Amino acid sequence: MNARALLYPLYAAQLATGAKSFRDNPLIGSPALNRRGLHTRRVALAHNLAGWRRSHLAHLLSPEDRAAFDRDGFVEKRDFLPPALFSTLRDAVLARRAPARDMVQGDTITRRFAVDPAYIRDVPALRAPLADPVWRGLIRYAGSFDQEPLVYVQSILSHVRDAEPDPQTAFHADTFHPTVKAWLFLTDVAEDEGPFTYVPGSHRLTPARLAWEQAMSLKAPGGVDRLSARGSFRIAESDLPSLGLSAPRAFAVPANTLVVGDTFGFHARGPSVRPSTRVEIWAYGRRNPFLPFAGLDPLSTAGLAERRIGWNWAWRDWLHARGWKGHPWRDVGPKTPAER
Ligand SMILES: O=C(O)CCC(=O)C(=O)O
Ligand SMILES: [Fe+2]
Repeated sequence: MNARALLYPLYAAQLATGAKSFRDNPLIGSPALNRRGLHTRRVALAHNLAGWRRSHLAHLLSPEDRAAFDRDGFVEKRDFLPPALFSTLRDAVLARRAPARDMVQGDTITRRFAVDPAYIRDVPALRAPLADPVWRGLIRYAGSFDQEPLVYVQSILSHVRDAEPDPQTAFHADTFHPTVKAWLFLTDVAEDEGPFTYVPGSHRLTPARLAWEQAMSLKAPGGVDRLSARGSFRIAESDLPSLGLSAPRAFAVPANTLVVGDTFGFHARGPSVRPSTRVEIWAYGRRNPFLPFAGLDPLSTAGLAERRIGWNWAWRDWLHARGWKGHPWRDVGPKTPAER
């Protein structure tokens, strides 16, 4: 018996989780199983359960926001914070030098700072958006869990070096199940400076989308690009109409706009035609997509929730140092969001 055979119980157990890589899990990546509908069944079950959980979270947002989200897969709110509060928040975040993590993809750096107890102590204006019922309700409903998201300050620094383009500029779904990301932009975002871009309505699991998922699952992992093989399926913009989808919407928006989206929907970062810097409060939430209930998350407890990012980075550094599992988030020491 080879070593991989010993791992099969683990691979099988992962089928009941958010595990998504067609390359790293031979069951998820098995053409024989996917011909029998393994991938499409996971997709359909996860979507049904998310719909059920969302029905229990609908009271957290206004009927208008719920209708907009159910139709488009995102909600956009301009002038989200009162102007004076927004300026205070933006100035404090842009000036704060703090421990940063950089990930380089192609010619672009994504930089993250954990919004942890130290960050909130230094930038108390952050308490306002984090406690805002609109922020809280939209993120919970879109993510289909009554859960505190992980919150970061994130900056996108484009054209930092001569390299191939940023891979996030290709349209993709982050994973096979509904999941939430949120952006509160602290800087104005121009149309040609890497705006977040989303295909309206592409969060819905239509028969055409399910057929496309089936076809992709038969090609992966060998017959698709690297990130599709890892479970974030890429799609050419020219293929969107064949799924009944309309033109993408680029969020070229003024600072102080909040966008909350379901990144099962197809999205990308628009290209940047010149070196540009986008800074945002960025939130992300994910749990096991097969849970039949929305609440009961022990890690959402105040006091624990704000510490999860630090723990996660420390754990990944530890694995990386032993050569067990690489991770792309380099500790680059203290930085401000915009410095290159
Ligand atoms: O930052 C963006 O504009 C989108 C990047 C992306 O694909 C993601 O965050 O999942
Ligand atoms: Fe993405």
